[in-house]
Amino acid sequence: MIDTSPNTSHDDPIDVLIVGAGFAGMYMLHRCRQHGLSAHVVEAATDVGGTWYWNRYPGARCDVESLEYSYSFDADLEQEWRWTERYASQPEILSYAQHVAERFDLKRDITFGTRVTAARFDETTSTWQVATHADGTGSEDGGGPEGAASLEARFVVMATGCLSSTNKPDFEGMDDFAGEIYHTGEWPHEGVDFSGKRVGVIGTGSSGIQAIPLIAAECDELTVFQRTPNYSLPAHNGPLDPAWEAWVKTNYPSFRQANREQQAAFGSHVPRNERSALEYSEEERQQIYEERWQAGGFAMTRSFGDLGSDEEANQTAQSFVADKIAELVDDADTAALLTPDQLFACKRMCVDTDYFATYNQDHVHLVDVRSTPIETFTPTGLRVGDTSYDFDIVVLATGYDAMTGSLLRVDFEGRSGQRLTEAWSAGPVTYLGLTVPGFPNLFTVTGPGSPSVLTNMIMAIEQHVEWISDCIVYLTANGLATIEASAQEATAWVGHVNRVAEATLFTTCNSWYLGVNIPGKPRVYMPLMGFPDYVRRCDEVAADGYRTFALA
Ligand code: N01
Repeated sequence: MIDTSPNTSHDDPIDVLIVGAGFAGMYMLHRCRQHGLSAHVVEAATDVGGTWYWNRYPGARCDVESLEYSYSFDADLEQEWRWTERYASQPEILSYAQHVAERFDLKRDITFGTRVTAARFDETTSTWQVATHADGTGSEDGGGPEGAASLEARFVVMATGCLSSTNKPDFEGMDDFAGEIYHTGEWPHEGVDFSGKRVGVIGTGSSGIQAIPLIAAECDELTVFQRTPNYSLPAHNGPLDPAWEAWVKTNYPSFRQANREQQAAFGSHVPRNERSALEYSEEERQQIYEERWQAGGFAMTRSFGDLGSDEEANQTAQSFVADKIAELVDDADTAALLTPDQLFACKRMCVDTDYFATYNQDHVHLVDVRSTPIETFTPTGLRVGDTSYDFDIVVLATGYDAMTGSLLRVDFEGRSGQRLTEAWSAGPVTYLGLTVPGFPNLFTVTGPGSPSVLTNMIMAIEQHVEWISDCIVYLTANGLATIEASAQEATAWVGHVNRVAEATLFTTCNSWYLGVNIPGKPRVYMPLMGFPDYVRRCDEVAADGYRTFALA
């Protein structure tokens, strides 16, 4: 329900209400100000940074290189900020976000410790009535002083991130566990002391794979519960090469542009081989894979042009990684259990530092919970089949209700009382991943149906923020109160997103891209592959005066 208390912050509707103060929300606010639009940000956390505020688990770092995973909108910012490593750590990225907030004086227009709980489109005033709830703690369960308020805005921009709604499996007996439980995405600010502790980690996605080596280095006993073995490529992280930094900083505009022309909006300096893996001899192929494995990061995914479309070609990458795991892991049974059996790069590829070798340590154990799932938590740990494990700490590296979770958590009520939860009951329906039919003046930054999680997120964010702000400026300049996607365009768009995905092998495995990790979530491939084509489409729509939308 919408809170009806008086609008506490603004007497007139603000132009743009932005939800979230991560990289998307911060740039949206800055961009609105540049265009003379009034804007305000509501943020659940107690500071800026979004995903980098929440994910403070040991080993958290970005797997897109730091010179690329950064804003491009301000040349001075690009030049003045100094990254220290090839892949930036979470604390460094959070410092960068805080630096940006200070540099552009953003915090005066951000309300922290407050969640948007509901939003209703008022058809008589063409504004959104937005309800917020403050608990000051930034935690979902609250606990601090409560306060409800409502805001009125012409436009709402959801900048809530794609991986911000945690997935915490509801294991039986969890509440009775006497030890500590932490989700990687809600890590305590004071850190967790693992020394001398028996630790269980559930989950071997990107978060688990980054955290496991560091937790192992600190704790007494570590048991990892793995449901699906994952592909992971070595980061070969290290101090940032000064010569490379100098080159990039001298050539930033063309470097960024070259990245915008990449399918994933990064990695223009990593050669992409478009030829088939099957055109090469076994020896040549091995050499290409080896070079790219040694180059680190995602380089190996660019080895051949048909890894995502031809199963036989993909199989060659699978075998290469299986051999690597067998080399890296001493115990053959453990190596076999760690070897993925799904297609290479079908689930989100992981990038690690010493992940596989961690299992060579005597105090690190791997338990397969695919054949026998975790049955129950107990007061002292958890049970899998007939075996009980005792722990002081359990870490849930169990991921997110990706892409739609944080959008559906807000009780959106669009035209004629339609709820977003109903409109998306069979999967998200958007036009361009930016707008939703029946929900006028609502924009989703990196929403489902846009390249988002398949790209360098900051590039995708900048493109969306610029498109949205230009659109609002256009509407305002033309005396238009509303913009709304038509149901027909949205249906066609969803069809397009599906067709692009179905032309690849990547709809075949149980990835969070398909929502399969969340019980009951419709199986729909949510992100759109291919950044440059997508950007062209968005630009065409704008250049054509947004005629594919209903404007009023
Ligand atoms: O989450 P995940 P994540 N019982 O969903 C397992 C980004 N990211 O937080 O695969 C047992 O990938 C689940 O098993 P399965 C990146 O986009 C980036 O690790 O579903 N296990 C899986 O192993 C990434 O993809 C960076 O069978 C259960 C794991 O938990 C995304 O965030 C770093 C279970 C969840 O893996 C999400 O990554 C970190 C259950 N009931 C994250 N439920 C970098 O930039 C779930 N699992 C480096």
